[in-house]
Amino acid sequence: MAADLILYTNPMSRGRIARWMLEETGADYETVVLDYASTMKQEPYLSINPMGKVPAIVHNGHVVTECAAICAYLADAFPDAGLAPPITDRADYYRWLFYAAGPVEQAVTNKSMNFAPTEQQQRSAGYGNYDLAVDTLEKAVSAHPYIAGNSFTAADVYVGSQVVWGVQFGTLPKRDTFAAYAERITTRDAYKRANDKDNALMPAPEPERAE
Ligand SMILES: N[C@@H](CCC(=O)N[C@@H](CS)C(=O)NCC(=O)O)C(=O)O
Repeated sequence: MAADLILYTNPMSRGRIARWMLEETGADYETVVLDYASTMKQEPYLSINPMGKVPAIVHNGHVVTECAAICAYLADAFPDAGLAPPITDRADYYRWLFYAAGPVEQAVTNKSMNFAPTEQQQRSAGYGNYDLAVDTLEKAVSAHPYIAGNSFTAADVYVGSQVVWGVQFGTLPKRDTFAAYAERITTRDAYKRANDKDNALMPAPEPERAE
């Protein structure tokens, strides 16, 4: 019988965000590792995610794709883990979760592909321009200890992953505020467990060839 909760991923992907969130919930889940060139682009996976991209989760037969949606969904599906604020106190939680999945993601992707919108284009580009998007993110992560207030939530898994990866891969500038926020969230046991599990799935390095 299929597991109630399955993670489709690749250790070199945004699937790490979904795994971190799964580890935060404490739920049991099965991992299916997909290969970029083959299994990710074939059935049966294309019936789960027609985008042929990871991650995806299947929970009790329901498919969720998009890392930010996976984080929010799992927080609601496993309420005992306390990863979503009370329903009446979700303004910052939703605001910054969607901000990171939309404007921040688009700003860093465009920057990494050397595309900068003109002043005219900035009016219709949801993120405006890179500096504006990054400065706004910096204000958000420095307003409280965590992105939605004084407690860690699912929004920190997503926003935090953007910050940690962005600084690590140079798509976000190195700033003290980003470093301090990254430090607060990456000391969590669930983050370390998730990384250990994904690191163990990484392909072994090629042996050096003798000349
Ligand atoms: N918006 C998606 C992005 C997913 C995505 O682009 N995943 C990449 C790996 S990080 C992928 O699967 N790429 C494979 C491909 O497009 O061939 C999310 O947030 O989950």
